Amino acid sequence: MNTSRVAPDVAAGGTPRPAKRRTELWAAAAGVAAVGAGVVVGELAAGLLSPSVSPVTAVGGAVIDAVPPGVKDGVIALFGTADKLALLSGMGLVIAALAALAGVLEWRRRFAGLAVIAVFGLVGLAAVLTRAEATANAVPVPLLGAALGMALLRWLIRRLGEWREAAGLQVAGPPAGPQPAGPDDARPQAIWRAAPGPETGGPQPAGQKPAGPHAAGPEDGSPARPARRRFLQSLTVTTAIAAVGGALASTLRGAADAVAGLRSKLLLPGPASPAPAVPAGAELGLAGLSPLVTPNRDFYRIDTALRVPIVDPRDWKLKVTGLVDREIELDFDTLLAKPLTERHITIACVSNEVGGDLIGNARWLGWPVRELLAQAGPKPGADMVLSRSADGWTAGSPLEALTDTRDALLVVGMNGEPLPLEHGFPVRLIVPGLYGYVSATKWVTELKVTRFADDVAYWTPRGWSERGPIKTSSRIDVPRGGRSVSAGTVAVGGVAWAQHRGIGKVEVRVNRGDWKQAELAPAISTDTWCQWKIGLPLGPGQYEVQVRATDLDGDPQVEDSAPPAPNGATGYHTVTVDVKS
Ligand SMILES: Nc1nc2c(c(=O)[nH]1)N[C@H]1C(S)=C(S)[C@@H](COP(=O)(O)O)O[C@H]1N2
Ligand SMILES: [Mo]
Repeated sequence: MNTSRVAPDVAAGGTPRPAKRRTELWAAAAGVAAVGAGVVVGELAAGLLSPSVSPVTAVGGAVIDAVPPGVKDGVIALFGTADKLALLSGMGLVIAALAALAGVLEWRRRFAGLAVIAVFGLVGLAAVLTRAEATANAVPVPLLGAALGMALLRWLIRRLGEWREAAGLQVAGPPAGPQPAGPDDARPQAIWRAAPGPETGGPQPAGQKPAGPHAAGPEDGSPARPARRRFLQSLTVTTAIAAVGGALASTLRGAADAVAGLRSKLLLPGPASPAPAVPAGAELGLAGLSPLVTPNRDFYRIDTALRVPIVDPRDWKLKVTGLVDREIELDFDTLLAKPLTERHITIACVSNEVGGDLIGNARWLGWPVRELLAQAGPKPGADMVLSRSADGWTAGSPLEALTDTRDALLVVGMNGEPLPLEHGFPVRLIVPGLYGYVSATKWVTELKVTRFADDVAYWTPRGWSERGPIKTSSRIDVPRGGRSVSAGTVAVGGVAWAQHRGIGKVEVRVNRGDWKQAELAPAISTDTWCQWKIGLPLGPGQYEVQVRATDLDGDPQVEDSAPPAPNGATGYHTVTVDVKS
């Protein structure tokens, strides 16, 4: 804060309106600093008391959960990742604006600003209490933050009052002459003599310490200076609390770095059942086609976690509970000691649009869930497994999908590495054939064997179907829509998927003409997507190119267009291709 901006205000005490406005600016600054310190200390307390939920992440998470389902773009935003930064920045701006308002209100009327901060605290408390991952520990956190913010704001506003009071005294009887324009130090002494000093019995603001002789001491040049200095000191202290708290809070982030360090040193065992070799020719080598195996850094990421849950593998436990003969608790070392299976499996997000990129294929290393569940012994009547993550998110998978012969895995490795933190480190679920929202629980900590009639997973009450088998679909990767290509034989290619059923054929048509069968590359397995390509003889002009896939059972993908909600988009991916001569 540039303090010299204040000086002319003090100096030009005879012009009350700008002075009032500047005072309110200082009050607003006090509000921002006080609330900033409160928020930061709250985050810090959360880091110590309840690492998986802080007031800020709780409010942000509540915002994410509250976004109504069914709105296409909203859904992508809801599931997306880049939007989280936007959400946090937006929250920061809203908090800062309300904090500034709290400062101004508190300046105008005692307790009005404190009331605003109290509401902040209550909103934070409500958000924290309604988060699944909340523990009793989280309760004092928002209250502590709000209490500190209120105390600091009251303190700052009192100091501001003392300063303005002193400045007001000084200008009580300004001479009717030209106002000095320089800083108050430069004022002629005569003006100060003209103003009644505190000692001469001017009105004292409530709670103000009687100003000592120093307050109006000639060396200061102004009776307002010490009061101003005290206010600025208080503001600095408050800002420092916010800054130091922020630094400490980010040190707590060191926990995340520590787990990242453990991850990078982790050596995964080899698979007892290795992934079948990628068949020759599975990768068509057509420029622009998605790689058959998606590198981890390019793999789409979808979850509701505002802050990636940080799970120390040494503390990780998976509980198998519910309708089972024997409850099981599994730790990470025990899991790594199991005979592991490695498979390529293509997972997809239910909110993937036709032609969208919320799909990826990786080589996953894990222990078959069916073996774990066999040890637990599901009771008759059970038909669902509710998997829960460290942050409380849940997915409901049909028990059958986790106990039949498919490779549903309790995954520890992705493409030859430990799971990346944002893809579920240390352990997640991957189930061939099911959309992620009903199966692919990251940071998994519990499998509850239950019934669809008794339990409800995270997305079900938010407008998404209880069950989510992946729909047969296909995508054109080249040419990119809107891109122009040269006349002749135009190479068209992409991917097609029908997880656990397998792709039987892919066809392409131009301008709604006859379907032509594309060359289908061999799939790694029925659980993965496969590449396809076709050369189309096209002269100059604009064409509409469409693709459709048919699974190995002979069922073609659905033609009618439907949005992602409630259980996956349908329709043909359609691109417009510009062919130049
Ligand atoms: N804990 C947790 N796991 C989750 C989710 C989530 O929100 N929280 N989202 C699911 C959804 S909707 C999808 S599509 C997949 C995406 O997995 P990825 O981010 O590794 O690609 O994770 C699933 N697992
Ligand atoms: Mo998803």
